[in-house]
Amino acid sequence: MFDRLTRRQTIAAFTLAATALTPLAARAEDTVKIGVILPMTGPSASTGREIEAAIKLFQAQKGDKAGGKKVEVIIKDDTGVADITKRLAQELVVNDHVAAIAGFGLTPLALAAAPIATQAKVPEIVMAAGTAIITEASPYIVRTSFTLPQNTMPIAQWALKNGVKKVVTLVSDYGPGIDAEKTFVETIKAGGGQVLDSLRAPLKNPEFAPFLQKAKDLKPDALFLFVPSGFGAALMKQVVERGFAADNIKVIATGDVTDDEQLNNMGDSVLGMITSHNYSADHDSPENKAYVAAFEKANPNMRPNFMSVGGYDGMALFYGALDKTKGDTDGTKLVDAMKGMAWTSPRGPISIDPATRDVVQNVYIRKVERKNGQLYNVEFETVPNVKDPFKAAKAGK
Ligand code: VNL
Repeated sequence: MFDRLTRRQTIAAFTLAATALTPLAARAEDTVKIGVILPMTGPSASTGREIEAAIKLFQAQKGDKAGGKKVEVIIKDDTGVADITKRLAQELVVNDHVAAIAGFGLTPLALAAAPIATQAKVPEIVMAAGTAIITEASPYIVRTSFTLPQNTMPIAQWALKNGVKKVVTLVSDYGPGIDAEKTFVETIKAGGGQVLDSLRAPLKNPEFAPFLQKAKDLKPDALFLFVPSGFGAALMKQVVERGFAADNIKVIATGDVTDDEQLNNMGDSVLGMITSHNYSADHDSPENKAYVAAFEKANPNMRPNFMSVGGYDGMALFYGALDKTKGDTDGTKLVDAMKGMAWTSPRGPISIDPATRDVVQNVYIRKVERKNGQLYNVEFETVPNVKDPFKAAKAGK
């Protein structure tokens, strides 16, 4: 057939075929994928559900385009098991060619993916986990959640200002709990207070009763608590049963314990509890009012918690970086674009510290109150623009 065509006709035919193929190739090129790995089942499933809902809301509100590309989100369930996180991260990078991996409900899961981010030069957006050292595990890690030292120091300072001299700490025995303990203990000691004991309960199937009894017997002015999101209700049930209030022992914590996702079911016995944290669904700003209303409309049986804003802002970070690179998905360029980014989150003003790739944000002191028939963490003091305190000290800032 070819020898019957003129050279000109042949070229024309090839050009036509090539043109017909172009739109397909361009379409694939124009889609950018982000692989989100979350615990959608298992003991931390609430974290997965909150972040998934926030990501869906973000795309429903802002559309699916950034930097001129279509953004496709792929969500995978690691069940909270680090080996699975690592395998999923590998598959997302190698098979799905994602431009970034994101999510990471617990510290060991964020750390398990770090070597893959480094090797593949793919940004790892940590939307949930909070141990300080995570961002040091790879130069490709950028965090939109919080660090435990960042969220803990303000409650220790509040305790010192409010006459607390002797304390006992009780935390979950893994990365973020140890960070919270260290921060609380060091701040109390530096302020002239005394630490009577530091207790650590296992993360899996914790039995808090013996620790709480021990804490009570030591008669501190305050008991400081940290457990991760999803474990606060079980802990507070046992705290209430032990009657610390009757013994004049203040029970204080990071906001992980009075998590918005569980708070409303904890009952009136947690009324008045003071915590410090980076987000409350009750935060009084137009951005947050719009966020909570839209989130609750899209998810009628849920209230957005601090994990949800980590997910929402993680998407804002990815979209913002793609806008800055004009759709270039080179991992190093994306991370560079993320450094120093600043915007208004539902939680208040936030930015990415270019030196540590950690989020800088306000930390609020809050009190559990009943409002319109529901329990909320009502903010009454703001510590503005808090950096991770130990990293800031190390950098001499
Ligand atoms: C972590 C820290 C997880 C704080 C949490 O909830 C939390 C973590 C799941 O780094 O593992 O509230």
